[in-house]
Amino acid sequence: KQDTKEWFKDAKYGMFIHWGLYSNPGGIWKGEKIHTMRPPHIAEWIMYAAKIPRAEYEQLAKQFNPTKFDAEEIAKLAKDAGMKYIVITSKHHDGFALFDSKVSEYDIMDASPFKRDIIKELHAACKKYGLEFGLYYSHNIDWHDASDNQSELSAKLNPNISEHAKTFGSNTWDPSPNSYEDYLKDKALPQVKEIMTQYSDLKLLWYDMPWRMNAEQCYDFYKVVYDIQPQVLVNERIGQGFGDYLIPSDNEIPLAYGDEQKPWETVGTFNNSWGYNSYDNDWKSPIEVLYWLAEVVSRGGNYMLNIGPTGEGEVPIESVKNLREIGKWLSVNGEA
Ligand code: JFZ
Repeated sequence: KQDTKEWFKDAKYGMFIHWGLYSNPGGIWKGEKIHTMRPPHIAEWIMYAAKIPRAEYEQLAKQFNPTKFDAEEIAKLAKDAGMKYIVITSKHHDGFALFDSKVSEYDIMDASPFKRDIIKELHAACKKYGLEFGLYYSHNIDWHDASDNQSELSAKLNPNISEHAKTFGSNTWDPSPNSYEDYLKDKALPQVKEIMTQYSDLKLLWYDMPWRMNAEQCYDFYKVVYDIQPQVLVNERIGQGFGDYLIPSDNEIPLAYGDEQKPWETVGTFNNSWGYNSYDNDWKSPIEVLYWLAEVVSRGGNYMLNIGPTGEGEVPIESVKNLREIGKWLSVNGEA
């Protein structure tokens, strides 16, 4: 992995993309703005926040037809902004896969009218524009296919745990009949195997929210990546200390982080949400983004800035404009 680490440290600046079924409602459910656990009310948590039953949420797949999606346009945008890599949500907490999955029918090919492998198109576009590519995969949380027995698990681990901490992040309103262990074995691990097999030359695998997973479970997710593409760097959020690189809290500039062995990366939102939020216009200006980039990079980290395309596949115009400005500044003032 040493070569990938060298590349990563050198890359410094990347694009994160949160995109999925949640992009269509854009933070509004049945006319109400949804509220996640705390502001900023991240729109990709809408299923959890509005306690949407699985069968009802599934209907969003039938409406997911992002005809304005143009992988090359997005790759070119990242390139023009001075970015060196892209990481996109292949599956987020809602359980819907943006890639062609044989393991589950809850994917872009079987459940949506779009029937185009988004991951494949973006992967090809990145190759064309000389960008490196990585995938986000929500291994622990899956509101569609993992049951709620994580709360039992956390109760076992710590009998004094609060009710909130016990169930936080789990589907308690309409849990899947699959046990959590079966979900890991029958969906999550096989899907990671699929993405590792279907998309070659990946650089990064971005896991998330490993809370309440044990060491054996996390290890399996490390191994499945390593066995197929050993050069891939796995992030810290795989859980239980297994990652190859570290991630501070979201939108955080740490004072000191990482070490010789493990590089690090701060991820940031452009407004206050990862997934497209139709009523959040609190965009970071080009100067703010450059401030974040300089602060993070000068401390030795990478900065991965997020965009959240709409359900139609369009990148919000404000983030496009600002990215172009930033790119212009970087091209004049050189590499950081
Ligand atoms: C997670 C996700 O739940 C969220 O939807 C998004 O994908 C984001 C990038 O990651 O949210 C987190 C996870 C960890 C922290 C904060 C938000 N953290 O450690 O501070």
